[in-house]
Amino acid sequence: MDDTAPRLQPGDALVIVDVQNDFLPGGQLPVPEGDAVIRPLNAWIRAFRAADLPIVATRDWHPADHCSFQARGGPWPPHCVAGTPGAEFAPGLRLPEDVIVISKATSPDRDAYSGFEGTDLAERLRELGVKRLFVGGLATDYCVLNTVLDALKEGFETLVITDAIRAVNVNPDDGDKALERMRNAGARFVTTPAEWLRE
Ligand code: VGL
Ligand code: ZN
Repeated sequence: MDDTAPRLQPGDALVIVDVQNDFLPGGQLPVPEGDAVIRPLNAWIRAFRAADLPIVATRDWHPADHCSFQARGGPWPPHCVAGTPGAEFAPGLRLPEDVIVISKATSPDRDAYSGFEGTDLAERLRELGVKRLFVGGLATDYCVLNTVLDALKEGFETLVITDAIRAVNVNPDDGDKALERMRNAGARFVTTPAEWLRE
């Protein structure tokens, strides 16, 4: 299932998708086992910091009257309202001081599942000389899926960290279907090396 052992090199970046309180157990739109992504992601953060490589964290950053909320006929309960505790990154996630934060879906009348949609993420990565992305976070079947598909369209080699993602699974196989779509689009899969998972 996994194609590669991770050997980090110049041109690599880590992209952490939407690891925010509202997507964790107890949040407004909890992803089952969403908190399980934190430990592997912290290991990747350590590795990227040690190699002095860029780390990006995307966040869902909605206005209070966002069109994806049920009050406006959307599919979701209110979640990740900009500036609220639910929109904060998970406290256990050890983001470095110089993390590149990308806020998305910030307009009331438009949703955006991809970290590339309506943001300058692609330009920022290109400016940094990034060629290859390692992607983890939440949720497999929405924001991870769409971020990975857009990354591939933008020409980045894209590796999905399969133990550092979790799905909403509105339908039970949504996560599996998302993995299949990512693979068919050219993504590769990696898992966190066991020896990185200390603490
Ligand atoms: C997401 C549902 C609604 C996600 C964002 O981050 O995957 N899912 N908004
Ligand atoms: Zn959202």
